[in-house]
Amino acid sequence: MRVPMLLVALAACSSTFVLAGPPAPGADWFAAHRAALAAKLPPGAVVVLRGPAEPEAEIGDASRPDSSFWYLTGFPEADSIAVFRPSAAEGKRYVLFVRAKNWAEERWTGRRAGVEGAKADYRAEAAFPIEDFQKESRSLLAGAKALFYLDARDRPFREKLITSWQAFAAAGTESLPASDVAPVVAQMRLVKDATEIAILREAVNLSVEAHRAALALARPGVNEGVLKAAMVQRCLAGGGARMAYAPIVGSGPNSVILHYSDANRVMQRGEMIVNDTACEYGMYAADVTRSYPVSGRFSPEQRALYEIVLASQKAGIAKAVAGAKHHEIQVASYDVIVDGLLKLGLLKGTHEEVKSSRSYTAVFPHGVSHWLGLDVHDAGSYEFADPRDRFSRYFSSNATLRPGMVLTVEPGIYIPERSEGVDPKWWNIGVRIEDDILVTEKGPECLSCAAPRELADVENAMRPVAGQSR
Ligand SMILES: [Mn+2]
Repeated sequence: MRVPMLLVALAACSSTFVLAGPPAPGADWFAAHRAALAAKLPPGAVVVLRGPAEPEAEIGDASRPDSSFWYLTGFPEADSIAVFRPSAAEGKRYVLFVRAKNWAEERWTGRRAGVEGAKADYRAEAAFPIEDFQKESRSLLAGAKALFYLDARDRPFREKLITSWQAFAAAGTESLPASDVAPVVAQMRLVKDATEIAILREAVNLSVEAHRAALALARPGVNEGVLKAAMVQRCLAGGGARMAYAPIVGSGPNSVILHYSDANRVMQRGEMIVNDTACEYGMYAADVTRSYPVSGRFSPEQRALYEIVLASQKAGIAKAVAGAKHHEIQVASYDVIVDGLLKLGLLKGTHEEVKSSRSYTAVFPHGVSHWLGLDVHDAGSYEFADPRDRFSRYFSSNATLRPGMVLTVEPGIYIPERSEGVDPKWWNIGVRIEDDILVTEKGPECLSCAAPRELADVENAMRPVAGQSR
C-alpha cells in the first residue's frame, strides 16, 4: 500500500507544480495556412500582415498576438510585419519584419527572436528590422497585381500602406486593387483542423475543471471573487496563458447582468450564481457558463427557470448538425424559452404576439450561439440575411454548418427586480447555460458537457463534505 500511495502523492505534486504548457503547432502548420490563403487569392497577389505594437500601458496581461496574424505566421512577438507573396522569386516569397535583438530593450520587455530567429525558427526566407519596412516594401511590392492587407486594427499602418501602394500603382498604367484580407482569413478559421480541435479540447477540459472547482466553493457568505480566483488558478496552473475573456461571476442581483465583471460581492442564501468563465489554452478560447444556487439546492423558482433554459439549450444543440443553417440553433432554443415562460406566466399573450412585440427581450436579451476558436467570439461570417438589428441578425444567420466548426449554445433567462407584473419571488434570478459544440459528421459533440449541467449533477457537485452546512 505504501509505495502506490507515495506514487499517487508524487503524481499529484507533479500535476500541481509542473506546467507542461500547451502543444505548440509546428512551422509546417503555419506554412500550410499561408499556402491555403495563397490558393484563395488571385495570381500576383501580395499579402501584408500587421502584428500590432505593444500597447503603451505597463499594467495588465502580457500582450497577445493578433489571432489572424498568429494563425498565418506563428510569430508571437509584438510589432512585426509579414509580407507574403507566393508568386515572387525565391527568397522574397515570405519576409518578416521584426524587432531587432537589443539587450537594453529586451531586459525590460522580454527576449526577441530577432532577424536571425525569424529566419531560423519561423521559416522567413528573409528578415529585416521592423524599422526597415518602408525602405524594403517598395521592392517587395514591385510587380504585384493586387494588395491584400491585415491591419490588426492599426489604422495608421493601414493608411500609410495603402497610400504607398496607390502612389506605386499610379506610376503604372493599370489600377491596382487593395483589399482587406481579414474576411478571407476569417472563413479559413471557421473550420477547425485536427490540431486546432485537439487544442480546443484541452482549453475546454481545463475550463471544465475550473468550473468544478468553483462549484465546490459556492456557499452563503463566500465572496464571488473566491470562485473567480479558483477558476483563474485552475486555468493558469493548467498551462493557460490567460483567461479566454473577463470572468463573469455574478450572484443574486448580479446574476441578471449579462457581462458583470466585478466579482466582489458576498453571496447570500437563496440566490443564483451565473458563472461564465473559461480558460484560454494554446491561444484557443473555451467559453463555458454554469448557473447554480448559492445554497446548493434549487428553489422551486430557480428550478423552473433552470429547466426551461436546459431544455432550450438541448433543443439548440440538437440543431448543430452539418448542413443546418446557423440560425436553426437560435430558433429552436428561442421556441423552448418562450413556450416555457408563457407557461409560467412570465410572458403574456401568445407565442406569435411575443415574437412580433419582442416582449421576450425583457428577460432573454441575447443571441444563443457564436463561433468559437482563437477568439472567444471567433472570426467567420454568419451570413445574416437580415442585418437590421441584433435580434433580426440572431434569427437570420444563414451560414451553413460544416464538420469542424465549433460554436457555443448559450440560452439564458434573467428576471430583473421590479419587473412589471412579475411576482417578486422571481426577481434577480439569472440562469445561463453555455457549452462548446463541435459539429461532426456524426452530429453535435458537446466538448464541455462534463461540467455538471443536469439539475441533480449540479446539486451533487455542490453537496458539502460531511459535517459542513450551507
Ligand atoms: Mn459565449
